[in-house]
Amino acid sequence: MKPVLHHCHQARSMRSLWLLHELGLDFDLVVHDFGPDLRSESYLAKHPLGRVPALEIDGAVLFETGAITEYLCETRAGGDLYRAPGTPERMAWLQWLHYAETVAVHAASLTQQHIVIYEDKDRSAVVIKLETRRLEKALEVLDTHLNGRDYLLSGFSAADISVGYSAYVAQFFVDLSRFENLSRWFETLSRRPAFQKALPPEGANIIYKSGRCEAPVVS
Ligand SMILES: N[C@@H](CCC(=O)N[C@@H](CS)C(=O)NCC(=O)O)C(=O)O
Repeated sequence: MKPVLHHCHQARSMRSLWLLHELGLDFDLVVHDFGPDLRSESYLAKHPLGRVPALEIDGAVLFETGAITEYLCETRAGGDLYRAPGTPERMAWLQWLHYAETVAVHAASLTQQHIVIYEDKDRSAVVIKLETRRLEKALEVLDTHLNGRDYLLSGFSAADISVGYSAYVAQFFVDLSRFENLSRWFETLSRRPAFQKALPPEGANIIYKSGRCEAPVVS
């Protein structure tokens, strides 16, 4: 049975989609609208919180992008994308793989404030300011690490995919060009054919419809 990936365009499931393309695996893709569709009884049976991604694979359903990345690399010949236990870059691979979520949670919070909450009066200027600053700090760490490096590790790996998605989503809230090394790295990643295949197709229902969200004027 082919793996089945449950995905919403531009959501964290983009990490798993990008990875599946990098691995050259044959899989089916189920695209959900980012909204009530994710709370259907049939989807909740796959992911108990109704979130994406969920990956149907090897007779089970696996959720959490970090776990999906580790499992796919372990079981589907991750090759250069993987750093197996006992190899020199194992620790760094795990660290950056999961640091991707540290970055993404701030972007997710900003997505809630700017997009999911659509009445200005319901948004919080304090949360927006705090989360933007925390996102910038998390990006600064990457920018410093990427000084003089092409990738997070000695070569392109699944860690770049995981963090690369976080940078993709961060660009909707922060001007990435302020981070020279990060921008250079992200530009390299975004030229990869597998990344481009994971982008939403023309006319798809997307989350970030209006490009970068400016800090709203809220009282
Ligand atoms: N830590 C989880 C986060 C999953 C997650 O929260 N996904 C978001 C999309 S980026 C989602 O499905 N949100 C829908 C909702 O909260 O209703 C992972 O990395 O897979």
